[in-house]
Amino acid sequence: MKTLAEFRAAYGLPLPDLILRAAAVHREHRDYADVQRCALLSIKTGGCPEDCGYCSQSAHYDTPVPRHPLMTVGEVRERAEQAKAAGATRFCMGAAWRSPKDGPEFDAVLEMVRAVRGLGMEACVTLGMLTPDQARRLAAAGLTAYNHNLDTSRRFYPQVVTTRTYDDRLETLRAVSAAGISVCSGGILGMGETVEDRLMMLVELANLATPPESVPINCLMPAAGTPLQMAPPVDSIELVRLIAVARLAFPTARVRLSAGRDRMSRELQVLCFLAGADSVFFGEKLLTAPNPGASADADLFRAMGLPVGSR
Ligand code: SAM
Ligand code: DTB
Ligand code: SF4
Repeated sequence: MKTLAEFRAAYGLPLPDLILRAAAVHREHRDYADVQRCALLSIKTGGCPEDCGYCSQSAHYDTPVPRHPLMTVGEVRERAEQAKAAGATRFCMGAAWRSPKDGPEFDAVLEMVRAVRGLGMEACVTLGMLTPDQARRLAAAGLTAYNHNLDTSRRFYPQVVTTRTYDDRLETLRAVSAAGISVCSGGILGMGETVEDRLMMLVELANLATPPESVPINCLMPAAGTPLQMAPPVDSIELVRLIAVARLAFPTARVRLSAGRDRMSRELQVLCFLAGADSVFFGEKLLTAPNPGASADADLFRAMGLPVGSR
């Protein structure tokens, strides 16, 4: 599936039909029972010069999130060890940067990537815009994937972020692919965009020269002080439909049920897995916002009959 017309047609199918098709594609290309647990850590928090309207870490808004400078490699290694012990197989590190500065901080991030890889986990980072050289250095450090979300459609983007352009995002994705790093790119639902915008975002991703191997679908976590703090929650059936279309569009990718699970029932999450989602963020906190606790997730996995992990 590459065209908006195809995406619309799939999205508009009767729901059982859509879910069954997505489930069939999922079963054909991936192990249905393999739901990956990823741990998330904010390695540098707050004070970001970008004005992303959804983000608690933007310096443009007065939010209650405390700033924290870059963590040390030792602290990060310890958190990765804990995440591994709790059953995570991928460790994702986020920094509130517009783009990383070359020098000691970027070198420390390279060291963090090596530390995580040294534990036998997949390592993913999201640091903002990258130069081709930075992407190559991350690849040489063993980075598995780089997360850089398109977030929404090209046409809706300027209503959410004004300090960078959609083409800036695409340029970084090109640098990441050129360096041989796996691309993780998806978006956020619930920022006031239409269903058409969500589908247009998936079309953009599907038409990249190297389509993403990892597609996070976040539901907005409304953050106090941001322009989107009062945004209403995403409709559950719209979420399930979008996940199913993402599975059809990216048959071999990980489709990640990302932010927003703390407001989702077990039943909704199970429906998302049936519709093709096969990964979650695990642990009490995302970057700054809450996530279901370890025991709620253990219950969910147990109820689904999936391995709960060693804890
Ligand atoms: N600063 C880097 C960047 O924006 O590329 C990396 C960190 S940023 C927090 C990573 C991603 O988290 C964003 O691209 C966005 O898709 C997602 N995100 C941020 N705030 C969110 C929120 N309140 N709700 C849901 N997703 C959010
Ligand atoms: C992604 O798509 N979702 C994660 C990860 N990539 C870095 C981040 C979600 C952030 C949710 C809001 C917060 O914790 O501040
Ligand atoms: Fe900065 Fe990333 Fe937050 Fe945007 S989403 S304000 S770039 S940390």
